[in-house]
Amino acid sequence: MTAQPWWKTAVGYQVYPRSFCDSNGDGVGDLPGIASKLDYLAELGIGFIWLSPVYASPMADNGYDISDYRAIAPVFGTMDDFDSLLAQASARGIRIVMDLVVNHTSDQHAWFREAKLGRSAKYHDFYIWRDPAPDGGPPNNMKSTFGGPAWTFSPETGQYYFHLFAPAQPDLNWANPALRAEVYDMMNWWLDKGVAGFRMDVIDLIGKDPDAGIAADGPTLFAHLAEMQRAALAGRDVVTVGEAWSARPDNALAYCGADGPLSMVFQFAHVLEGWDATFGKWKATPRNLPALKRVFDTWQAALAQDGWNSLFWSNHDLPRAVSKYGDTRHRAHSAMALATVLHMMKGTPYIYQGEELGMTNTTFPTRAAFNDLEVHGAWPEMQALGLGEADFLAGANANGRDNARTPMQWSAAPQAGFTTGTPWLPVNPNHKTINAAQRHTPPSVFAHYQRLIRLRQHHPILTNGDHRPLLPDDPDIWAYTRHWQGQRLTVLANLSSETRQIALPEAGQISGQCLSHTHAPRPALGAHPAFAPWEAVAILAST
Ligand code: TEU
Repeated sequence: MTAQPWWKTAVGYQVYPRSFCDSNGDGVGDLPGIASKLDYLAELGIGFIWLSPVYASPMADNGYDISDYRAIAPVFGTMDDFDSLLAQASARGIRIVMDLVVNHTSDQHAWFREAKLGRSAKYHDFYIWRDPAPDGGPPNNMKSTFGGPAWTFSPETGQYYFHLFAPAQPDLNWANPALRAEVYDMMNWWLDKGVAGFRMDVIDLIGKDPDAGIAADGPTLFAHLAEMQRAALAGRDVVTVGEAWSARPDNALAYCGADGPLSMVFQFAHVLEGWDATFGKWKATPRNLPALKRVFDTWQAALAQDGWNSLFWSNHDLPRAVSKYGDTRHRAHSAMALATVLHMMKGTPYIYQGEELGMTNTTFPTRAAFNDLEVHGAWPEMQALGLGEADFLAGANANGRDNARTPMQWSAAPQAGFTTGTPWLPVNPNHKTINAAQRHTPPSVFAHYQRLIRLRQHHPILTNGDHRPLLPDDPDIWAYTRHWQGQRLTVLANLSSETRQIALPEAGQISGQCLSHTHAPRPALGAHPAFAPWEAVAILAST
């Protein structure tokens, strides 16, 4: 057997720098803060960090608006701090994967400042400009993800520029080979420094055709990715994970099949499944477990032979797993059960900082209390569609981005030990009981994650085994088996807050080694085992 790439057995950990650890008391997390927590991450056992953007940025979108790709934002530290973080991580066997944000830059990037000076300005063609429509309005009716039109008028040029996100995030013109060459150069610069790859922000947008109204999955997407692969990635032992909200089972292999340009994609079918048809994520909807399982089953099947899945419940744009899919009254056990069903699947699991402690969403009392530009951009549009203020607030609290971006809870100390100053976003009041200092107190979510991470390194069935869903229509039970080389792994979880009997299809057949459990170990199961609320097990047997 040929050796597996390292990223098939490693678990990723997303650090959102702003909220991870503040070393200098300014209320914003920073690189020295991350370095000070590497022992904690090593103890957890993760293989690599996905570092959300730390580049120079005016922070209109918390760093997803980059003004210099080769500089560190002063609020996060210096390039020396970065190099030192990289070295210290490497000494602990932890790789660092950078966030590559190349669909757009900040409007403060030198390229854009130059580009907007006039139609013949240097770098003008690095961005997307169009003349006004005959009535002087925008060239077409494309919309920005953050609300309002995707076009903003720029008086110096008398043209509109295109932005799929905020006006402060102008889209780069990927049709221009000179721009593409600059991006590949920059990627090589970071890779030569020793970073282990890239998480590629909204990469499915770079093939857009704004004139045809096409944003995601555009006509030139795969040509650009193939070129990027040749110019920056080929021959390097790196991981690449493309954020692709538009990815579908039927085009996933074009991204990450054997000949595809990327290692894997972050696709969001399980997230989108839970969104309202009219109001999207801004209207809270109840969990539908059969539908959620179907999404995962479909993706496990689609990438069974070729390609590779990424596995995640949450990130800096999504609600925290326990709050969204679990029950905060059974917080620790629901966090552990959700982790079990995800981590026992085929793919690379990603942990969003604090998930390993069972951190929960925070709740904001009013719309004004939100910091994120997305919430403020969405409200007028949702209001126009007929969503009331109270419903919008409930939806924003359920699915807003700030709710999962509160500072990491290190201890019960003031400000959760995150900062000695005033945190940029208030710490969750529950930090007194949910924090890293108490990580070993049973029932320990942290210990459960440690174990799941270790299992992946020791049991090849987790990397290689196939996936067979059980009880797909059960509204509370998540169950499946994995099979590989004479072994069968059975994963069973009661994802409800009631005790539930599970009607196993293979009654009385399950006995073996209990690899993982949330309550007591269960080496054998009878025909109709009763599972406690949020109990989950994984049992390995020979077949
Ligand atoms: O997110 C992509 C994106 O489209 C999100 O805005 C998403 O639709 C929304 O938040 C759903 O919850 C990426 C980054 O992860 C995000 O933080 C950035 O704001 C965005 O791109 C622009 O760079």
